[in-house]
Amino acid sequence: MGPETSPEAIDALRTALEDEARALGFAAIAVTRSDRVSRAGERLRAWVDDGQHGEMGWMADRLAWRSDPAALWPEARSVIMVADSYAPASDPMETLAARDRAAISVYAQGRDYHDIVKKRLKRLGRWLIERHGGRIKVFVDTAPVMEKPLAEAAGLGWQGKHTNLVSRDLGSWFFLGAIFTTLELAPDQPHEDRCGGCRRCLDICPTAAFPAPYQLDARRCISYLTIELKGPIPRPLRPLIGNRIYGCDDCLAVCPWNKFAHAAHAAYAPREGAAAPLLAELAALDDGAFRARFSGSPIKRVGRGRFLRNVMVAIGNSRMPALLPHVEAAVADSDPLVRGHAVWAASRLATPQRFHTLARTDPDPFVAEEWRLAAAELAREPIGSPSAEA
Ligand code: B12
Ligand code: SF4
Ligand code: SF4
Repeated sequence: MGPETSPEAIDALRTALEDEARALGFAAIAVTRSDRVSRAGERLRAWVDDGQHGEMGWMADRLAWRSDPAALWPEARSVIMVADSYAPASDPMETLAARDRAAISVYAQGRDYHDIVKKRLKRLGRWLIERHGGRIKVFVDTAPVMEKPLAEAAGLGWQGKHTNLVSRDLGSWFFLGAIFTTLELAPDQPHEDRCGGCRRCLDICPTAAFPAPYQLDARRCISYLTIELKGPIPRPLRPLIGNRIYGCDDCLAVCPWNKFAHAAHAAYAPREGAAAPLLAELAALDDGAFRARFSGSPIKRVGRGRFLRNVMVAIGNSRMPALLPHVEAAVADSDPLVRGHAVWAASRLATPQRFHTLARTDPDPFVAEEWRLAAAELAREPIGSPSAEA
């Protein structure tokens, strides 16, 4: 016997599904069909064609599936989108003023959301199958699926000018997850855009990463630069990153709709010392200590090299000569990515005299070029200026 498809049965299923999702701790749930993301595919193609995805080659791969969720699994009749709240207890932007500390984006201060959302989505999916049959596939940023346009079509919220999903009931501190199912569920109506004349998120962005409202050039976004980018951070962008060493929350933090944010799911509680660790402490992490400290955290994914690269940029931006010893140790690091960014940091903390005593010949072409550029920049700066702000 197949699932019941009378309008009453479909409505009852929808209500029961919502109750179950809430019991599992999801803040909201909404349903759409996989063919309802009309313009997203075309806009994604334009974004990729323009190179705004930077080095995220996986965004360009399997573009046909990503731009058309219906093609990903043609048997799917409905898509259930969930929102999982990770709202912070205090304003994350407060840490930006603490120059000797690292700002880690809220989503990365606790356990990896992929694991937390997926585990509960699978439970919700099993519940659905046990009671109503059908087949499911569960996605949390784990497949070529555009989750935001699907969530918007389902009415979980709208894509704000910062491009993330915002909701009148939840603000924007929530993750998304998707269950594709062969079951026929009643779709919800899309949500109206409530950004109005507001442009707080656009104006706060430290790197001017929005070429226009609703469009993000990932190549300038600190989240991309500190997490996705594997190589050196472009020199002109380094001073704009401040002390943000893993992701960035500024455009979310200023959104007025966040006054409606729900308390975070308990599983996202920040780890001890994760909110604003000392840069000096992070600079001292060797590979074993890095892995031990960030086991189970999304931060582990970037590896020690990229992480220390980011820490060096933040130390350079601190303009605190007291942090120079940590940079001096890092100019001899075994990883050229770390050495190169340590050279940049040294040039911002040391006096020209001190910098020249550190200078060395490096066999790596990138690091050698950093020494050359830093020396050239220091030669142009008035004497004493690097430590003047300390
Ligand atoms: C790639 C990616 C990134 C990239 C690119 C971000 C981006 N905006 O695309 C980088 C690394 C920069 C990034 C950063 C972050 N990310 Co991210 N990321 C993704 C990922 C994997 C794909 C997103 C995507 O498809 N981008 C491609 C672009 C083209 O898509 P788009 O943003 O939907 O583009 C739309 C608009 O540009 C619009 N548009 C274009 N032109 C025009 C013109 C007009 C007039 C209009 C109205 C609209 C419009 O249409 C496009 C199509 O819908 C998703 C997970 C997933 N699988 O979906 C998570 C995801 C979007 N990220 C998420 C999060 C939490 C973040 C960060 C907050 C993390 C952090 N604290 O550092 C930041 C936020 C930065 C920001 N302002 O977006 C969450 C967002 C949850 C939510 N509430 O929306 C997601 C959904 C992951 C998840 N499962 O929860 N991310
Ligand atoms: S996450 Fe930060 S850098 Fe990226 S768009 Fe938002 S404010 Fe700009
Ligand atoms: S800050 Fe303003 S413009 Fe940006 S998403 Fe929120 S409401 Fe929209």
